[in-house]
Amino acid sequence: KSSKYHQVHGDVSSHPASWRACCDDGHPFTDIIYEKAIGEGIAKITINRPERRNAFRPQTLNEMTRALNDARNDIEIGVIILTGKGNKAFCSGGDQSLRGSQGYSDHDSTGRLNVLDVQVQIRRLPKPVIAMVAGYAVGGGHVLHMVCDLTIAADNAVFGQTGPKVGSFDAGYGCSTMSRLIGTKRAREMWFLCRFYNAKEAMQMGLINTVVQLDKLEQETVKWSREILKNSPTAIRICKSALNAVDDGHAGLQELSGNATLLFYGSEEADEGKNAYLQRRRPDFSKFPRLP
Ligand code: S0N
Repeated sequence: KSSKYHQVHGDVSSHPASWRACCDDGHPFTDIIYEKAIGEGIAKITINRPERRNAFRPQTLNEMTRALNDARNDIEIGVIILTGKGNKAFCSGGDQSLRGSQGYSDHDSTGRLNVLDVQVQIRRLPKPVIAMVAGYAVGGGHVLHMVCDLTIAADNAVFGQTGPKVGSFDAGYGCSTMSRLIGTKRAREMWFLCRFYNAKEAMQMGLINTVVQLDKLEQETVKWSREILKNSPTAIRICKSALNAVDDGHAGLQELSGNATLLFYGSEEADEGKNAYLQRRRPDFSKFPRLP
């Protein structure tokens, strides 16, 4: 007979998710594929520049921002998977052919470093974002997987920073998050030597959550997503912001305390304040306990 815990929580199904392309708002995506799994609560953003090992350009990042906003605002979505098209790369960072003296430019001549906005967006998104990594996650692509909440890697995954070899660096989350993940000595090693590490090594370093066979990568990532989706969305939302709060300073505290406000608005006590204002009377908070 199975235990009560098992009866209540059970196993999650491992059937493949059924994806539907969505939400281009009349402006078709060119650099990403944006899909949702029907009835599942999972969104998937796939960087779609395999001929460049999924290097991002400003357009790629603008499209990612649109998709991440959509997933954030869709109350049916509870988990977002970020991945790269094909098996050769998750993402190889900024498109070096478009780098100029003021950042990256594609459709116009204005330079941009808008990957930084996407990093912040992932950190502040109140739903888990899972990096699903096959092949290379290097340079700015490595930073992208690090700012995701979880990383599930295929056995062909390769991780590393290349900046100091190619004349760039990410001194923001690229350094601070890495240092948190793998410790300051290892982080210095990764940035100073620019070595590449295989999935097993990355696992030992604490850079990623698990390694699976390449042909099981999506199945495993969907399984983790389903497991998360069985749990309390509010608890997960608050844990995510709490786990980021110290590192994100005032912005982290603001995010965390926004959750306190959100919960407070659902209380009778908060309603009393609002109703008294609307009814032009003094609020009566006397019945609310001053808990120890
Ligand atoms: C990924 C690597 C190791 C794959 O090697 P492989 O499999 O041998 O393939 P290749 O033959 O090298 O590549 C296939 C084709 O793809 C092109 N390509 C690959 N990566 C890029 C790229 N990043 N930009 C442009 N093109 C790329 C190749 O040129 C090749 O094309 P063809 O066939 O036409 O010759 C290997 O490809 C590799 O090492 N790639 C470069 C990795 C790299 O150095 N990335 C840039 C690192 N820097 C950043 O990402 C900085 C960005 C950033 O995050 C940031 C952070 C903070 C503040 C600002 C910024 C910022 O935006 O700058």
